[in-house]
Amino acid sequence: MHDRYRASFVALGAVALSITLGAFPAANAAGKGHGARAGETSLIREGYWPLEAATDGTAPNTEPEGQPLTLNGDAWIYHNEDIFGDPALVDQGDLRLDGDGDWAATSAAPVGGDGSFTLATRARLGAAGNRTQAVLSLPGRKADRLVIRYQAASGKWEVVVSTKDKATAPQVVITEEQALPNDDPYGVGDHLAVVFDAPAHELRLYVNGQLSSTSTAVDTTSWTASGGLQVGRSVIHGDYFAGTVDEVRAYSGVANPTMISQMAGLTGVPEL
Ligand SMILES: [Ca+2]
Repeated sequence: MHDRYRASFVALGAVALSITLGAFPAANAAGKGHGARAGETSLIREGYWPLEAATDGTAPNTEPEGQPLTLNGDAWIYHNEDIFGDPALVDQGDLRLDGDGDWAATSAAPVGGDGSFTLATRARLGAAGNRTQAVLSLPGRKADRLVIRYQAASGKWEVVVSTKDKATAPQVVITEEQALPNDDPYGVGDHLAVVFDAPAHELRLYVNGQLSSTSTAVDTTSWTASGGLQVGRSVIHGDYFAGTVDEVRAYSGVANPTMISQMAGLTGVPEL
């Protein structure tokens, strides 16, 4: 008798708990989508990948409901166990890519391009050579919605937007004219951040937290990426990155210059 009452009580408790757990994520998800579309002023973090560790080939997203990055090819996470060891780019870990078929990716695009977004990362080229190398990209079917890459022809960082999901579509390009890529193997590489400000029809490329006078372009592109965020390659062109990547971030909305300079710091800021 006593046990039966107790069993019912536990069962009721489980129902109450599942209702509570079920209600919160749904409310959050609804709030997220609404905020991103209606306001265009709100900033929502969709992903922060500090690249400190990867269990079973998966680098976790600090956002509890965000997608992880899955490592492919020989991509691996370096973790510095020793204060006298080779330092990682930021904190103890970073992502190492050999340029020969290595990349990491989310399964779906954390930001698609149908509204404002911010993407950022720190990257150190293995060598500024004669091969164009993609650091981050958002693929469509025939073109990249956006790619941040080292352009071999100029020897500079650039961001390229395809204005349509077509191989021959016109492109919006911003080239970093001030700072050349820092490929010092013992250096900290460069922090690269792209902001697409949809209401202002502007694309901005910040390098090492700075926006130079030539780093803003008119951009009215609004098509949506159909594939996951790619770290270290372009699905369309290959352009595998050889070097080290760290601190990947994705936001819906426009990150302001103060936030961008905080992201460019050499210590990870989990709450940013
Ligand atoms: Ca790291």
